[in-house]
Amino acid sequence: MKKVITYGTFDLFHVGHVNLLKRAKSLGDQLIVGLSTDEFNHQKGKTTLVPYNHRAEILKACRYVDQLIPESNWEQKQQDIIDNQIDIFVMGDDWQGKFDFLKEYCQVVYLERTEDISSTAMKEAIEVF
Ligand code: C2G
Repeated sequence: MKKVITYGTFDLFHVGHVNLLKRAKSLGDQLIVGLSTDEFNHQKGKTTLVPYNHRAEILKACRYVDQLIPESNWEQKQQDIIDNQIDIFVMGDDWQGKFDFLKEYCQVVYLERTEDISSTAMKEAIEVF
């Protein structure tokens, strides 16, 4: 059983998120998502429109997601990988190289971001609209 993990905010769930989760899941048999809590997003300096409990329900409804865990700090990835016996850590390539230290614990894969879509752009479009 090959286990994959990825992390993110997944605010205003969009096709870029779906593409990432779809490709991450295709690398193994089970995909775990570490979903950033509202408090952690505040720490990340990221404002979200959709609260954690709603973002969690949306991700649980995604066919590619098998399990959800809260992401509440930068430091938990290593322990999450050990505790969940993760084989592959995946992130979009906007994070290229940032998590190479995890190669000690599992394979690290950066996947190409989906062009021309982001939660930020969607927020800006909504504001104008
Ligand atoms: N993503 C993508 N294409 C987009 C937008 C996002 O592939 N057009 C990917 C990102 O690269 C990331 C995932 O979707 O791998 C989730 O994106 P965000 O919710 O923006 O995640 P972020 O806020 O970067 O949080 O510890 C890691 C952080 O929690 C990542």
